[in-house]
Amino acid sequence: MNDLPIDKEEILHELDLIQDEDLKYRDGRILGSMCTEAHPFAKEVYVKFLDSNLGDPGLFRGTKSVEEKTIKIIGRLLNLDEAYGNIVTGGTEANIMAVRAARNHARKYKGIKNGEIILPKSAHFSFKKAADMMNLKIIEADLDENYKIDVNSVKNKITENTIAIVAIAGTTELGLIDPIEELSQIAHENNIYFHVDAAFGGFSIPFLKSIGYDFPEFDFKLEGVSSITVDPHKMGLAPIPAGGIIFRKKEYLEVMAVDSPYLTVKTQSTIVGTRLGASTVATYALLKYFGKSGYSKLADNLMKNTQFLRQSLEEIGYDVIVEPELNIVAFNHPEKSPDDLSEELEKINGWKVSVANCPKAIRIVLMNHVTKTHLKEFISDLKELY
Ligand code: 0PR
Repeated sequence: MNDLPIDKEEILHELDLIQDEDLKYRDGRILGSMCTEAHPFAKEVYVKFLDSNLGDPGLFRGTKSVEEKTIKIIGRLLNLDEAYGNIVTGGTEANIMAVRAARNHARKYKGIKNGEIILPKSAHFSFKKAADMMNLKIIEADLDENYKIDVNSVKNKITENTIAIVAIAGTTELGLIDPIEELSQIAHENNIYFHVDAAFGGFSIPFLKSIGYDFPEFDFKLEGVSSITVDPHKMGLAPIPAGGIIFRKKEYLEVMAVDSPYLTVKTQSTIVGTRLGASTVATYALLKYFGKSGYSKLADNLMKNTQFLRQSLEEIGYDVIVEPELNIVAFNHPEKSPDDLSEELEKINGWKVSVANCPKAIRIVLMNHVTKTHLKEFISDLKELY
């Protein structure tokens, strides 16, 4: 550490150089990320609320009321009139909270000590963290030939120790939606907690549905669904960190509550103590700013870009792995391995794609920063590499 203060200008100059090393979303080279540049209005709001701490809500009553309103708005979007939950740091924390709620609920009401959690092979790795922290056993359900969770496999894996079933609305690798309706019914009949991870899909499926896209039911309309993860910092254009966890019942928050005697509230259910209010308020501001019609337009545009990429890839001879359901396209070169192609793409023009594992394929996430112009350049480079 320096002994004497350094001039602001000098520090800022150093930071500019450091920032130059980071990729920029607006350059359109980041093709495998579920995050994107936050909306400028959200950034403005974020700075305004940078000091507000949701960990001590009695001090920041205004900000706490915004968190409650935001949860209610997102809850209604997911067909739940009275929603409970929090805006947290991201999908990982949201999923950890859901698993913790399920584990504590099963321990309290069913006396389950060595819990098991059934989830598809396609589930995000955040569930592995949750299981590790809570000493739970992960039971992996098989995928069917379309890379979705196999309902019969789930049925067969239920035991007296099952504390939760998890399904995905927008899988990380392929953006697919599991058969949530059937699973909800199974969970309901067996009185098992059912969590839907819609970290990726939650901010677009409801909007796309409202403008006529055909999607199966995935939300609280289904009586078996206990909680949903939905992340504003993915398709919602909110600044990171902004994940969301919505619970059907207050008791799921209550079974996680620990005493916080010297704070302005006497219990706390979140994992994080001191919590940023800024991204929550920015999320609220964006929900108002865009409204349903604004978010629908955004989501529709992403789906149009998705179809454009899919068609162009097929035209130039690449194999598209599955028909995209959301804004992710996975494809392969007929001969080159995805790892080799990914390397060549980076060399030829700095493209940063990601490689999916199941199945092995190049995976493109069509976020807001990826424009039609970028896609045309990308296709032209792929043509050259064919
Ligand atoms: N659930 C699903 C279905 C997800 O896809 C993700 C993240 C999570 C939960 C966890 O969310 P957080 O990362 O907010 O905790 N999926 C992306 C992934 O792991 C996240 C990501 C975002 C990765 C931007 C890279 C990147 O540049 O692939």
